[in-house]
Amino acid sequence: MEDPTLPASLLFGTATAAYQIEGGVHEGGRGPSIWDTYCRTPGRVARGESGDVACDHYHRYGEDVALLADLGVDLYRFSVAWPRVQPTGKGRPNPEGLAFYDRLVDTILGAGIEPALTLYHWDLPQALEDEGGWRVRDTAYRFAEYSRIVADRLGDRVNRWITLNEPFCSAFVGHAVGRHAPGTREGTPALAAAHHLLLAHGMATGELRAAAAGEVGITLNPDHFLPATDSEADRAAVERARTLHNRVWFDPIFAGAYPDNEDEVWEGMADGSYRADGDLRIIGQPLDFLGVNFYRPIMLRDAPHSEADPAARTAVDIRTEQVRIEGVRHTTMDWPVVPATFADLLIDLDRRYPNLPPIFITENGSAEDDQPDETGRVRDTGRVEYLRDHLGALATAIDAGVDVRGYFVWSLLDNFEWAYGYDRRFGLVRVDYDRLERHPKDSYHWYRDFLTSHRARRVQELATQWEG
Ligand code: IFM
Repeated sequence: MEDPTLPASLLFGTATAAYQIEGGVHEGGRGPSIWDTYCRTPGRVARGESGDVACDHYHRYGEDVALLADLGVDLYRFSVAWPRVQPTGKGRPNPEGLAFYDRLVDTILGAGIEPALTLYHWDLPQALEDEGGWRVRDTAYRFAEYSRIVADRLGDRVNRWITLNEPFCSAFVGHAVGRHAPGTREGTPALAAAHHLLLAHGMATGELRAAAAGEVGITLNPDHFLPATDSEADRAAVERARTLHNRVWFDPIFAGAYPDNEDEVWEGMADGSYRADGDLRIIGQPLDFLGVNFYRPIMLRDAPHSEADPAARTAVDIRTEQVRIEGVRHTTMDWPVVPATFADLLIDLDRRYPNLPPIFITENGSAEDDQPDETGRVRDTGRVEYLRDHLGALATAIDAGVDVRGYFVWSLLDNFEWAYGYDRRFGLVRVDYDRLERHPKDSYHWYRDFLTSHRARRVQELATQWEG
């Protein structure tokens, strides 16, 4: 199958996150994060694994940036670990932590790659969790302070800033499903966490603007839902899920309002006690771009509450049930591969929110059962197909008028996949966790070739523009 052709101006990169790759959790003055605590709690993470060593990127970042340079990406998205910069989440910055990111950014720039920096990819300093974490408003102020510290230090070299990664996961997978740190199952406090994350995003945006740091955006993971049947009940279930997953974020940031169906979704749980006048103004400041992470669609049907007792319900108990999508391939995350829904989602968002800024796809990729052959080669054809088909869907969305400016593969390296530990592999590069060696897979070579032709077309177009 042929690779899709995308606008020559589209930028390409790969993405990673601090806790998933860095390791070195006790080095350089880093404080503990909620993920360190979660990983040490028996039964939380598969096989009791943790990010203690991960890919050892903290020491091997030079090798990783060399891999990026060889790949030929325009951009590299990474995250800063808040507890490296402020070990307890507040107060004076830790010079060693900032120095690490200084070196990393300089190495990325030195390789001719543009850094895209995420300020928060889930590693809240544990000391802040001990004071209430995202459930309390003060954490938003602390995040603003931290953002300003990083912007003042790196804003002269980093031009693309992402405040939060997938706040849906921080708020709801962390505080309601309980499958991510801090691992609780709560109702109103989980909704408060969502609100304080939004507030933190807005305040950080203000700080980044004040520091003249560059372009500012947020990465959301909107879901594309399919009703299991065409019944009114299943379609209503999809609407409730759309509010929980998407509208909680999109409505305040891009439409200046809280979702208008909160009562139908949460039946009094979203009591607004955590909101203050003026919050929407802080949250809804204009952004330069929106980051969208997409992996798979979700099929849902209407269902009874999981908990009969309203007092025992969590914020995700919204009378829906997931239904397996049959007849399509599933990745090792058991996620269905339906690339056309990627285009459907982007087009749908574009139509629902006329004020969306330009979009960067900040994550897209697949976990595969990568088995090296006797020579060490990983023939990950499933991943190549996945990426090619999703880029094809991206081309469809762009043709339909969606303003997409960039695309990042998740992920450069195999890494710590949160509660699944290390056996879910998303990397273009295989990491041998015993020896910490890196081995580019077939998908890495495919992406490199794709980028080579993409760049050739970019040069060609520029030449035509200037000479023609
Ligand atoms: O690994 C994660 C990443 O941290 C956030 N987005 C989804 C990825 C795959 O699950």
